[in-house]
Amino acid sequence: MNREQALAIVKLQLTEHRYTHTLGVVETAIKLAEQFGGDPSKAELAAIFHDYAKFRDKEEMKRVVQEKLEDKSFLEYGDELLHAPCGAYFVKQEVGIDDQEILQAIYYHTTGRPQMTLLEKIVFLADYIEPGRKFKGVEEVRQLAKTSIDDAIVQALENTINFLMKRRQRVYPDTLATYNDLVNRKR
Ligand code: DGI
Ligand code: FE
Ligand code: FE
Ligand code: FE
Repeated sequence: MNREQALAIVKLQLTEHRYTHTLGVVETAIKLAEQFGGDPSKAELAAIFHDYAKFRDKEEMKRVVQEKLEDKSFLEYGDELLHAPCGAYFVKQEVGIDDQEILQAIYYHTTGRPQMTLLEKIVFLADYIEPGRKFKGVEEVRQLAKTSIDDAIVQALENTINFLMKRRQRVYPDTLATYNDLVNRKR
């Protein structure tokens, strides 16, 4: 599948705003792949589809987790998490993407996980720093991304965990585990 075909498929699933965000993630993911020695064409495809399920019906996604996915833990931590693992499922079923690395990058793009692959890191970080993102703290993460993908992800996770705690929302355990995995890592 080429870029144009993939973009045409995902565009139907998204709002204008979310599609523009997706284009930003695509450009950023390709740059990060070039910068850190990843695979730019896998980064491109994973980025195109990363938010494929963002606007799917929440009840449908909960059913998918219950009936089709091994890990049910997403159900206890807020509906925002569902679109990542369910997105990976729908992209496989409906779009026919079979590349496990790409599917995992979609699956983990919101929470991260310990021992992330480079492709998973690229999509996670590109989602956070794409040029359309304006939230507090994003510029600091962009600066860190110039030198260390891990340090940038740690800062993004710190921001997200702070954001969730300020709002008294649950922090998904693997979000914290990802932070612990990457913080102060000796490289
Ligand atoms: O889909 P995007 O908006 O592009 O970005 P995303 O997939 O990173 O989703 C961000 C949302 O996910 C935001 O509302 C915060 C939420 N989120 C991220 N990590 C966690 C979380 N929500 C909970 N409850 N726990 C988490 O660990
Ligand atoms: Fe997302
Ligand atoms: Fe994210
Ligand atoms: Fe996104």
